[in-house]
Amino acid sequence: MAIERTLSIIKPDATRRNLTGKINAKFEEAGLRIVAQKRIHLTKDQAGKFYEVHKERPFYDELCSFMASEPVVAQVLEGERAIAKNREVMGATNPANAADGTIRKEFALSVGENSVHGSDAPETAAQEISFFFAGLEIVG
Ligand code: DAT
Ligand code: MG
Repeated sequence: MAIERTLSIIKPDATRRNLTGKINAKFEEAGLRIVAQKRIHLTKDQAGKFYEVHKERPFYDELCSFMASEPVVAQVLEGERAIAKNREVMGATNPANAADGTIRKEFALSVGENSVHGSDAPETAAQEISFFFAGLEIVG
């Protein structure tokens, strides 16, 4: 059984509505442990770097402005199959397609303002965790 770590971000639409605790409860109920967490206000340049993979997409500018609009909560989640499990708990990118009980179904406002980010593969998880956290800040 593989214990993994994944990078999660509680996005500005959710921090603004004071939903951090409710979202963290969803992670913990699914068996994901929050082994690092910090509140940070990204600059638009930092958001752009984080989402560089999407730079050719039509929504890139809007996405970067949104992610820099208000503080976010960056976290490392740890557990068995944490990367896939977090994606399950998050639900589909577009909340209209998200399954009942998922974070995006319950809390997301739109496909853009969709409350959470989660890494999608082991390589991106490692890269995204190191974007936000130094090794000493992650306490498993
Ligand atoms: P996910 O966040 O589920 O991994 P993604 O990697 O395809 O989805 O896209 C990253 C973010 O970009 C997504 O959470 C919200 C935004 N986004 C994606 N598709 C969009 C669209 N069609 N219109 C506006 N924003 C979009
Ligand atoms: Mg993605």
